[in-house]
Amino acid sequence: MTATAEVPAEPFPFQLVPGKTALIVIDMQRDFILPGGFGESLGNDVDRLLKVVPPLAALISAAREAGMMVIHTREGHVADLSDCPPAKLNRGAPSKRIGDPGKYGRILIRGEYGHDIVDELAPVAGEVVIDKPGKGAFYATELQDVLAAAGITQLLVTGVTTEVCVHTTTREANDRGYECLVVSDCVGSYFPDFQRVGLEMIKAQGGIFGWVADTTAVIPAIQSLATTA
Ligand code: C5J
Repeated sequence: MTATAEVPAEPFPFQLVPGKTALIVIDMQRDFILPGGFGESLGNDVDRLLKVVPPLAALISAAREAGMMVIHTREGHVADLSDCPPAKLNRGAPSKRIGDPGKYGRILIRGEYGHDIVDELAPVAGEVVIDKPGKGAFYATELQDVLAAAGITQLLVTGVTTEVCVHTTTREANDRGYECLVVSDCVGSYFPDFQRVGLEMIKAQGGIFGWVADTTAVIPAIQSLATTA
């Protein structure tokens, strides 16, 4: 029988299953996170997202050392915007829409500098990068096939933003039968209230769609998996 590692999570302990647990890092892209980027141009305080980078770098490093699968996602669109429905394109500030020029290239367009992941969290060779046109990482992507092929049943969910792409992906995953632990200091929102309530919502009602714990709980559990493997 495979030894699991228990994470002291809320609302109750979460089991990390070796070989069946993957870390998913959602949309840690320059457009959302860097000063001068799309997120800041909308009036957001990017420090609230930047502070996620150091704990998330430590978590990714622990996962890699334990041989855990690491998956990255990027929200964005093809250059002619044919995969961006008008309902998404026509939202937000009229002068700063998807495809418009921004400090780091055309906003949220695949291949542009701003669309890519921040240097500190860059994927390494062999890690899967999922390009997604929506908020959820399962919508119109190969994610489910990738997870099924690898035999993954548990997800450690991280990235930005807590109430948008992290929530949407966690809900999608929960509905598909994955057990999801959202790592609280590795997810970020531009809005402190949304961060707090977003995390509360996940673990409410006995873990309505997931578990919550921070890196002080998750990293030692990953490390113990590595030593018992
Ligand atoms: C947003 C995201 N907020 N990654 N994207 O538009 O959460």
